[in-house]
Order: sequence, then C-alpha cells, then structure tokens
Amino acid sequence: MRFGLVLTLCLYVAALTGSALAATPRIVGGQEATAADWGFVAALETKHGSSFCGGAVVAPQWVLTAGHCRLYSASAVQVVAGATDLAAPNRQVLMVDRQLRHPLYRQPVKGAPRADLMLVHLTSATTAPVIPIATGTKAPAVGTLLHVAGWGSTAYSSRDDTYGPGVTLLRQTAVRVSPADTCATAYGTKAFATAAMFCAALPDKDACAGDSGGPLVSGAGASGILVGVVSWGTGCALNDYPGVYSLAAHNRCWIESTIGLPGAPDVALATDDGSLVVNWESSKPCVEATDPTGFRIRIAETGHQIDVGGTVRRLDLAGLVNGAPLTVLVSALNINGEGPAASKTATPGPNLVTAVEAVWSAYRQVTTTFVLAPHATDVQWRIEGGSDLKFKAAPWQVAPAASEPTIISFARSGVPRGRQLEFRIATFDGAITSTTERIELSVATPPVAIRRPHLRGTAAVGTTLHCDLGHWSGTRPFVVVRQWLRDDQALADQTAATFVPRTVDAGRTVACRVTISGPGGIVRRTTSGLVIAS
Ligand code: 4AZ
Repeated sequence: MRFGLVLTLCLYVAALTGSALAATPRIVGGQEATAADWGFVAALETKHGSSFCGGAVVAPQWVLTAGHCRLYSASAVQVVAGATDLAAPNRQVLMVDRQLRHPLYRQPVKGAPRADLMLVHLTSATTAPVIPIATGTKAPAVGTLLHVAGWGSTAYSSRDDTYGPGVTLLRQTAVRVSPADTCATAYGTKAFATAAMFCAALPDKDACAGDSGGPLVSGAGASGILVGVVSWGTGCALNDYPGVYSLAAHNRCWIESTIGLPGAPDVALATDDGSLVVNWESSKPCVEATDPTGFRIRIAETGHQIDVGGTVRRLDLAGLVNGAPLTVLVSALNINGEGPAASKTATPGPNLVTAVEAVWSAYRQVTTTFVLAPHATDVQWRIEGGSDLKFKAAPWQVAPAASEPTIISFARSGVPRGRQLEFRIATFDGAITSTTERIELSVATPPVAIRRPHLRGTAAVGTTLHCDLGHWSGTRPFVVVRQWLRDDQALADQTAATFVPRTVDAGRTVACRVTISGPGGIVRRTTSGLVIAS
C-alpha cells in the first residue's frame, strides 16, 4: 500500500529510523526475473497500458491479486499474463469481466487491509502457466526463503516518503519469513492479523509500491507454489518494517470455490400425492465460499431439466406418473460451469387422480373417465386441455370427501372424428395439491363389414326371417338400425331383427338394410334379397 498506513505510520518511521534511508535501487533490491521462473505472473494495467498491480494466474481464466487493487471498473482494466516484458509486442493482453474481492476484505486500519485478495476473471483463457496454491493453513516457518516479483517501484525514500518509478521488465527478489510477533510489534495487532497475514523481509530487499497483488512463492518455475500475495507495509525495505503478505493457504477455500466448479449439493426427496418435493443445500466448504449462481434439476427417467436461481433450495414436481420410481439429479452452477450432480431416487405416491379411459361413447361423442383416490377433504376438479374443443373453460366441480374411489365421467358431444385428442384433469384439494393426469383418445375408425349382413330362414309366407348383422370392425360403440325392404322399398315400422312375410309379400323380393353408425362413421349394407314363396 502506497497510501494510508504509510502516512499513519510515518511518525514511527521518522522516530525509529532516525536517519532516513537513501533510495535503494531495484524491486527493491532484486534482479530481473525470467519467464521460465515467473510465467504465471500477471500485471493489472489500465487500458492505457500503465501497470498498477501484480497478480498470479491461478486458473486459465483467473488471476489472484490484492483486494486493494480494485481501483477501476473491470472494463477499464486489462491483464498481461505470461510476459516479463510489459512492452513486448507479442505480450498476451486479456480483457476482464469481473473483479471479485474477498468477502471479508476491509481496512480496520487505513492502509492495512485484511483479507486483501481479489480474483479477477478474464474473458478468455490465458496460455500462461497456472501456479498452485500452498496447502495447509499456516505461514511457512520463520526464516523460510521465498521469492517475490513485480513491476513496482525499485526505490523508496523515507526522507520524503516517495516511491521511485515502476519498471517494464519484471524484477524479483528473495525474502525470508519474519516472526509474527516482530510484525505485530512493528505494525500493531489492530493492523496485523496473525492468522491471515505474515511478513517477510531481507535487508534492503522488499516488495514496493506497484508490486501489490503480486505473488510470493516457494520453489521456482514449474515447481513454484503460491505462498503469499503482496499486500502492504510501511515504505519499502525499511529495517523495522517487513513487507506484509496475505497468506494464500488461509484463503484457499475461497479461492478454490471461486475459480472452480461448485460441489455437489446435499439433496433430500419427499414424496407426496403424485409429486416429489426436492430440497437441497448448497455444499459450502467454508463461510467465505462463493455461492452458486444457480442450480440444475434433472429427472433421469423423463429427461426433464429445470434451472433455478442461486437462492432457490426447493422444487415441487407435481403431476408425476403413478408409482414409478424417479431419479432426481441436482447440480450447482457457477460462472465456471456446472458442478457434479447429487442424485436421489424416490417413488411418488399415487396420483390423487388416475386416468381410466377416454372412449367414443357414441357418434361424435367422447366420454372421459377418471378416478379420484379416497380423499379426506372436498376435491375440486375440472377437465382441461383439448383447446380445439374449448375445454379450457370447463368450470370447477366439487367431489365431496369420500372414503371410496370416486368415478368422474365427462361426456362431450360434437367431437369430430378422425382426431387425436388429449384430455387433462386438474384437481385441487384446497391446500397445495394440484395434480394433472392426461389421457389420450385415439382416432376413430369407420365400421367395416368383415362378414356382410345376411338373411337366415326360409323365404315363405308365415315363416320367420332373421336379419343377421354379420361381423363388423371399427371403433365402437355401434348404433345399429335394421330396415326391412320389399322390392327395395322400406316397409313402415319393420325395423326388428325378424320379419314374418305375409300373403302380400308372396312373389316379392324381401331384404334387410343394416345401418351401422360408430364414432368413425356410418355404413349401410343391404342383404341379398329372397323371393317369398306363397
Ligand atoms: C504497494 O503500495 C506496496 N514493502 C506494496 C508492498 C509494500 C509496500 C507498498 C511492502 O503496492
């Protein structure tokens, strides 16, 4: 930090140092860094190309830097990754769309931020190498040799509290982990939070203004591990004021939950009348963990997929198939994608309403039958769907509480044949249950004679003749009408199954005309005629 603590503590500095330090060249006190060792280092620049903070590539689209480096809006910032020379013509410049500060970032002492971390999201992936974050929770042992790099000031003058200019070629220096109490004594326990920060120093070597957000690493090159993030300090390379770093390991949970996929949620299923209630909890590895942006719920058997927002924790699935077990998968989503799914299987209780059949009950008439399970309270029901039949407006009906199943039959006339129809019933038990059950009516086929109608009996006066209907296929029910004919003329009132010819019929031809009307159409067939003997 260039401002803030530097100013608050300048009195101490003056008092403790007595004589002001001369400006020291380099990061402060370092050497030029190589891309082989520091490929994961990133620079935060303004759109004019002036670098103001360092950072480390922790995932192809994520750079970890300091919280106090959020100086501009994301659209005003660009990131140079994988380059040590910020002026190199082939340097990789990446756009930024998010700057996520650690949720606990604050400055209880101005200039001495806590949880001084920020994750910067790049609009596209960098090809720069990714540095792993140190495991464990504690700072390395006192005296551990670490290295820090940046494009910040190479000089600081305590005489007039001024910082020298930054550099375009990355510089690095070694520092050693300081004892925590040295640091707490130097800065005060209000400014220095032992668990989350640590100090590092070596004589005349330090990170300085503009190095903030940059990486402090153990090991080198491909075996480098991110241990700290440059945060603040009084001046640079002052004997009694070691550089202060955020402890990366202490914040690993927040970092990993922000740059990685969300974990599988905890899922619980409750079954109800034809429904499943899905409840879940987001897996939260630590309080600072970044919350999922949403959840995805899938039903394996039906292929249904429902996306809900990140604050939703419950989904009611109604109108499910009777008695069939269903597997529900729930996964969490964040800006990095979809996490692994947790799955639970349960069998919803039988629907309150069950579809029995939809049949042609007469020509152009359909009867739909549903059964309501025994119900303790009154149930309202109505037939819905079949928009072409205008069933949408069917009024609610009440089925009183019943200890036995209730049959609901609904007849509709004027239904054109040859149409595939769907009926739906909705029920409402006065509380929450609203179940729908669908039923399909197939296309009606016209009557077709498999065996034609024919006359049985002897064609003689006074002897009974039978009008046999033959055999018919086609969608039932059939309405059958017989008509006896004499010389092709209909005989009034002769529509019974039998006919007894009288003297007047002798020598004439008698036949029976059969009319079969079904939902699929009307067909007429006349038997062969018989000449009546006298
Ligand atoms: C800065 O302003 C800054 N010597 C970073 C680190 C230190 C001082 C200032 C520690 O970026």
